[in-house]
Amino acid sequence: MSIQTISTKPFQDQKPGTSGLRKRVTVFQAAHYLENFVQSIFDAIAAPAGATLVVGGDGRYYNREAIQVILKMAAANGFGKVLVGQDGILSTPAASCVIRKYQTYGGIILSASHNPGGPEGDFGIKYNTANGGPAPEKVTEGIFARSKSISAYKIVDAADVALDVLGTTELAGMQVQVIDAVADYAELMESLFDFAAIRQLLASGFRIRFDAMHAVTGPYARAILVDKLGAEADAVLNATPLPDFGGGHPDPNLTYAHDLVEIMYGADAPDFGAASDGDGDRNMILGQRFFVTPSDSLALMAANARLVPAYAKGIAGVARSMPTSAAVDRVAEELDIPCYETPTGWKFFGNLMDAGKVTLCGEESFGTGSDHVREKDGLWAVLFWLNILAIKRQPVETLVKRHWAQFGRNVYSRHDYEELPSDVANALITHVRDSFTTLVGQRFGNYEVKTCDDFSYTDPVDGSVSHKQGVRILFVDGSRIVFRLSGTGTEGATLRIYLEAYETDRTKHDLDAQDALAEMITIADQITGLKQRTGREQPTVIT
Ligand code: G16
Repeated sequence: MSIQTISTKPFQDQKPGTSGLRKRVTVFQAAHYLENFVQSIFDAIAAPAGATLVVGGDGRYYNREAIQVILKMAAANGFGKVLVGQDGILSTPAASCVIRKYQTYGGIILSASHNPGGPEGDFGIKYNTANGGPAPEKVTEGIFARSKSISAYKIVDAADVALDVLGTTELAGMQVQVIDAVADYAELMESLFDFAAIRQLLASGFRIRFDAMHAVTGPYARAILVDKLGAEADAVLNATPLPDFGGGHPDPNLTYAHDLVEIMYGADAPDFGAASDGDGDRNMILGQRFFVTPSDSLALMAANARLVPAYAKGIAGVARSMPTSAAVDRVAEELDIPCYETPTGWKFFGNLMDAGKVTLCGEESFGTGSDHVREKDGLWAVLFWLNILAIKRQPVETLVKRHWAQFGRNVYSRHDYEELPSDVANALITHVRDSFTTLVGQRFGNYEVKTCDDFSYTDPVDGSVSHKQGVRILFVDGSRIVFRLSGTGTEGATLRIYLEAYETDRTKHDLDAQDALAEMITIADQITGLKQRTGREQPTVIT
């Protein structure tokens, strides 16, 4: 087996987005494209010789091929050992768990998360550091800088490594250990939650459905929910991972998790429903004919954390991304703990968790997690809810409405306009920015603009600053509209409009969010000229 040094030319478009590099599969399949990016990671992180790496992915199309390339490049670049999930599978939170448990130098996760898969779908790759979390911006910027000047990559000339059998083999002097993809993660979950109480709940006739959306969480959900906790075998829907997710869009929201939504809004609806995404880090929580917004879910978890063994002593603090509703802020105030507001992207929570400043974090984009790993964690969130319900023994809807009665309701919705021409989307955001001075003090129906700004964040731990993280229109009564362009799409631009109002009047808590926010939806159009600029009458997705 010889180490080959292959000449290459840089690609100019390998800038990691909100969560790693995401492109069409066909882009990754172009000669040298994947190799260039992997070599840029290795050059930028400069791991010491003999270091250990974790590699795994969500099983989407091109996962297997990419892993073989990464293993051969890791061997050529001096790594001593790679831990790889069986069949190349590791959910994102499981990869984070393995990096932390075995104290590896870092890990490479292959996933485009909730984006569709298959030959015409998306692929993605990201690097996680030794804390198990997504690389911070200074690392991703280093990778991007390297990708623009790279002239060669190293790879060993060797046969593919068998990934279907557990055990250790050797690849050009590097050990490749194929590990059980589920075991370490399942063990961690069992150490955090009251499995006995959840088992009792499920044995009492409490019915659950979990939609794995033909993505990575099927085997994890079966092992934990069915085998360990005793849920009925049919509790896990779409449990077999498929390289193209069965043609679906593995994004756990009301639009794309339609199998689950039909069941949970149907006649004989189970008591609890949940779904996760392509790589297992997102979650959606549903009660009988009741949707829990991710922002409310985070607030509920924070308010009830003491019911969960791992958090029984209390939580140090909470964090949420800026576009996430302020529901958790009210809980933090009540608990007298700090609440941090970060830009969108799980990577911004890492420093806060490492410094012990926060225990729970969450985002409106269906992500919640804690310091048990350094990624958001879909099944963890499901178990957290089941643990709360096992103790409280209330329907999901009752639990949420009692929470609103105590804290008020942060009425919330996000409207996405997907695959817009990038110039149209950029012009719209620029227009809002340029309107800041004229907007302040302006009245729109019942709403008066108090301030407008472009969100900037200074990391309280390392002092790094991130600018232009979303445009905010803040109203006098505490309501707000936020405009942001997604950093995870692969085609054109996705405009996200985040709408939030605060309602203390309990008689209005039953209102549908779209009805309650109707006036603000109109205002968003007035401020941006959205319909006229985009030619769109409706958002692509409403969450
Ligand atoms: C990623 C990030 C999240 C972020 C989400 C949406 O999630 O990890 O932190 O909130 O994208 O980002 P954007 O609004 O820029 O599309 P995932 O599940 O795709 O890895």
